[in-house]
Amino acid sequence: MGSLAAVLRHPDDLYPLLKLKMASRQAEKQIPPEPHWAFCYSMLHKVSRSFALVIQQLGTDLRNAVCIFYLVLRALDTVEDDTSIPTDVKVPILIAFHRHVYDREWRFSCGTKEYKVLMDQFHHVSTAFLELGKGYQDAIEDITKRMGAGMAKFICKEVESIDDYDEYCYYVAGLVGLGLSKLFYASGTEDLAPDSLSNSMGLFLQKTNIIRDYLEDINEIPKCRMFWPREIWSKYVNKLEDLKYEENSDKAVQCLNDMVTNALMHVEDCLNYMSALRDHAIFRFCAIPQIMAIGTLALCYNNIEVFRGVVKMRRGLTAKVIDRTNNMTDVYLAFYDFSNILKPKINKNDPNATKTLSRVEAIQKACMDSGVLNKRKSYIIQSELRHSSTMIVIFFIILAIIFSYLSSTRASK
Ligand code: IN0
Repeated sequence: MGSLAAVLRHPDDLYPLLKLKMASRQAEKQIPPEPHWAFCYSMLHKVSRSFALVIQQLGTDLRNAVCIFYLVLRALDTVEDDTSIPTDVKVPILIAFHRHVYDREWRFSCGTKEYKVLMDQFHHVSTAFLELGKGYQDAIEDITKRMGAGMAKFICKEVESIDDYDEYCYYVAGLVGLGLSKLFYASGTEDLAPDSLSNSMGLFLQKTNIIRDYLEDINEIPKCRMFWPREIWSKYVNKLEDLKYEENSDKAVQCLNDMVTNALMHVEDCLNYMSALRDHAIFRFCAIPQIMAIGTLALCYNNIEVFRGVVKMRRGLTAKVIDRTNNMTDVYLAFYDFSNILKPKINKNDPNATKTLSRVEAIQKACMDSGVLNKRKSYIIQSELRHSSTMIVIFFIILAIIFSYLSSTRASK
């Protein structure tokens, strides 16, 4: 019912939504016949619906490597996330995970729902991993080793300073960027990107997730998980969980805006990383999550709902991003538009207003300097405005028809 209302409100979502649904069905039909690859690809579809589609569009060898990399990381994440595993059991698993991927016999049951299935049948992932080219295996092993060690370090360490926050995000997401850049390079289609830019790609995504998932993480049972750095939240409240209480709403929103401003710092690096990509499928694979992230930040900024429930881009807008992201012009337009949505939400009384505004303006300048902005109208948001005015016109036409029908029936009586 909710999705019907959303489509009625945004009728131009319908076509990209249908296209996404059909592409999804098509991709699910193309699951490989070998049982281990069949398991890996159907698992990929279960754990990440729209992202799986974009992975599916990569060339065969790279696609297989990214699929396995994604599942190995999800498995590592499942061990890290499972708050019911005692620390003395968890830490050695995280540290040795890069060796487990070579062992078809290894198994450790944890997690819930589809993640439990992934862990219980991890031998399929190991079997598929062992069929990858050596260049891909080495890259996945190296990143898994560094990430597992980093996660183990943070099991007993809180995220206190902004440096800790950047370090934690480097382990869980920046390293994913470094790993993906290595996989792209190993595929022979891309140059090796600088580590600092690859890191920023991961940090921008992960910081957006951490901001969006505040409530889910704080309410985690049996133990809450805290990733917002004390150095930021302690300026506003005494305890991180105080942000969710209604009496602290003003402080909560200021703290949220501080976090968003911090995340925006990585945007220029991300734009530089994406502008160097040459392969169309790799480009889409990288650009779609980045556009989703800036869209999510624009939605979350100054929005108390982050502390009340789930704030997510609607499915129709996600479908549009997947349908219409093809080149750097699309990326600059999307970043420009989403920062234009955020900009008027900056309240001059917010303690970080000047800083946020200068970040937003720097992003907009980077987009403008690309020289492509005047060539084309926005590809997502302008069409939203155009369609809402179309809807108003249609509404008045229907009203006029009803009115004339009623007047004619009254006249004939
Ligand atoms: C990712 C990233 C990802 C994609 C492309 C390039 C990247 C470069 C650097 C770092 C990460 C990069 O993208 C996914 C996106 C994703 O999973 N989206 C979810 C939606 C959601 O809200 O979670 C979906 O279901 O579609 C991502 O978030 N991460 C990820 C993990 C592994 C790989 Cl191989 C690529 C997770 C994270 C923590 C941000 C790195």
